Amino acid sequence: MSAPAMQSLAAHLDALAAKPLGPELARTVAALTRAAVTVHATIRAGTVPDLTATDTAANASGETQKPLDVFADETFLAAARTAPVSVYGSEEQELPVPSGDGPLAMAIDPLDGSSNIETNIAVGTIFSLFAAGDAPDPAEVFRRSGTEQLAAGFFIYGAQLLLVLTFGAGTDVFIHDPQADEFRHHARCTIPARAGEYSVNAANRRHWPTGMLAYVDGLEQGAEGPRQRDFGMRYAGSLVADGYRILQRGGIFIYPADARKAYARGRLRQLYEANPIAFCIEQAGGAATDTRRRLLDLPPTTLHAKVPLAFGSRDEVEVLATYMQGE
Ligand code: FBP
Ligand code: AFP
Repeated sequence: MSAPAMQSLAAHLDALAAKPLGPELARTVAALTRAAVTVHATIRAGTVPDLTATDTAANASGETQKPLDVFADETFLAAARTAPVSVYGSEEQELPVPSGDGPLAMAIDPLDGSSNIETNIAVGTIFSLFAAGDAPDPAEVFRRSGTEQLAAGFFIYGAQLLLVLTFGAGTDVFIHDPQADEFRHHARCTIPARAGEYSVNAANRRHWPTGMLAYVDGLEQGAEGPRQRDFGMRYAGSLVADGYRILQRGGIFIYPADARKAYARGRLRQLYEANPIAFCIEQAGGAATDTRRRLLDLPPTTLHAKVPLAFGSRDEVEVLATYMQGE
């Protein structure tokens, strides 16, 4: 990462004023930051009482919701309603929710990594912003390829409250200063092209396709194998945490499709998780694929569709694609 280019998120957002939809994007990101401060404070204070409880309800992706999932969804929907956002598409809601007037559409995973909440590891919120257009069916707004994102980013609720943000001209990191209650620019991200670490849930190995097995075997063989150098392995099991580590120091993250019915398209949702992360990664000089093809070129088939995901250091993502071509 390079040295800070500017001091505050507010200054960064002011610089958008002359761009098409710039003022609206700026107001919406500012609204998101206020919601993120609330969610982070709630996690820190433990004021959503039982972090381990699950509701009987399932979200639109069929997963059980925790009280913090519901709280985060309500908090970000309320934020969208104060912003020029007319439609809110959430991982936690079956259908897009009308959120008022404005030219923007917001897609969001309000609480990513929620299976980890009770372990006090970093979780986050992932979002992307589009032009709402005038499609009669609000779901159509989101059935567009990731190249149409106007902005994307993610918050990390960890030791720091941190925002990774792109408007399509580089990826920046901002850290919340609790004293001043403002986000300050921390760094512009540049992902090294060469990876030294990989990130994958290796417990799924027996379900993986042949190309994935061969690729990871090669990494594990290190200097004695086809790659002729050693790699390390890191897996937080929280996409925002694994994604941020890769933005900082390179590496590759992979969540492939596998032989299980529920994982035929991997685990991660394209609209709410994979596309925004992919946009941030590409804008930092990295690459993101569905393990074979550029992810941002592929429109989601449905609102909650999953997609196999690989992202990180450009060279390594390309090596993986060569192993996966026949799959
Ligand atoms: P949620 O959508 O339930 O938050 O799950 C997403 C996630 O926790 C990602 O953050 C993470 O990369 C992945 O699931 C971990 O999955 P697994 O437990 O299968 O390795
Ligand atoms: P430090 O002594 O450098 O803090 O390392 C400790 C540690 O990072 C620990 O937190 C991890 O569990 C462990 O090292 C990881 O070791 P590997 O790099 O061998 O996986």
